Amino acid sequence: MSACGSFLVRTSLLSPGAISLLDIWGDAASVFSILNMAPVEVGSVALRRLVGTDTGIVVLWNEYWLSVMPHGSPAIVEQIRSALFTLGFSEFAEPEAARAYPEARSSVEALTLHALTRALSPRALEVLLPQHDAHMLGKPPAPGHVNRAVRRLIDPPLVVALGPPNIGKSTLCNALAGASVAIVADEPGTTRDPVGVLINLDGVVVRWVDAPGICAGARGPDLEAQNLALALAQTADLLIRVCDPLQPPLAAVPDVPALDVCLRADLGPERWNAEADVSVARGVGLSQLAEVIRRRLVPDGALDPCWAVRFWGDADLSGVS
Ligand SMILES: Nc1nc2c(ncn2[C@@H]2O[C@H](COP(=O)(O)OP(=O)(O)OP(=O)(O)O)[C@@H](O)[C@H]2O)c(=O)[nH]1
Ligand SMILES: [Mg+2]
Repeated sequence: MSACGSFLVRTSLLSPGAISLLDIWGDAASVFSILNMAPVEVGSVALRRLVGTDTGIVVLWNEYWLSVMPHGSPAIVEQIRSALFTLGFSEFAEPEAARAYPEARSSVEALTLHALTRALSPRALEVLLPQHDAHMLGKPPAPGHVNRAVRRLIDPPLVVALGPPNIGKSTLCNALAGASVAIVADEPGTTRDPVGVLINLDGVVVRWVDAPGICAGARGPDLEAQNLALALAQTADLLIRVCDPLQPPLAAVPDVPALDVCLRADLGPERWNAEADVSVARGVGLSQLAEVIRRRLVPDGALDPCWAVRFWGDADLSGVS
């Protein structure tokens, strides 16, 4: 890793869309200063000018890791990439990584060690550690969906909870995080700006975004915050489309994989065909929801050690042995 930090372009892992995604690692205060960008608080989502190239969404997940989301143009990503190089950042590039671990018995083991330097999910260990043997013993190559799921153990997937105002979205976020990260109140519009937090769901760490309630008639900063949330939702690996017994889920949501969840299930029987019910007030359904989300992102089959998984990036790795 270079003195100021490193970065990874994750866009190729996402379906083509309006927004690209780059992750940057390094001491956050220094990174903001080097990028000449107004700092963002941990857990905040903000719009920032990106190295003089574009304006995009910035999320600071913790003191050393931020995601930046410029518009989804390869040309813009390339400009940001070269600006980061000029500023002294190094790229997390798997082929080079394979040479950076001379103690590894194979390129696959080197890539495993490299992946483990940034994998936060506890379940990454159970899948990645056996990979040297899996490749050496000639286990069957994992199908594409398994490779993609295992990569989510290394680079946490983005989960956005979207729904009408005042139905318990922030309460759910706090309950899953096990900490008070989002403000809760019994009035619509409590969450003004999206809040980003890393949450461990059944052993898989996700980037959870608690969005403001989406409603017609919003204006000014409320409308801006809702548009920001919708833009983030377009890039989500999983959209949590929430309702409660009194309010149906949003009819129009970005076209990404979605899970329908009924919150405040203690308020009545109506569940609008939700796939999971939760009442944080009664402490019901939380661990089941965590498991359902984990299974949608990383199915049980992807955790099975029977596969030789291609968990590294798309770059051509000729000579992997
Ligand atoms: N009965 C019941 N009330 C709940 C439950 N979860 C949250 N609430 C209450 O619902 C109200 C709204 O909760 P929030 O979590 O702020 O809702 P929100 O969807 O984030 O609201 P906005 O940010 O304004 O869109 C608060 O009074 C909570 O205490 C639940 O499981 N059951
Ligand atoms: Mg809220």
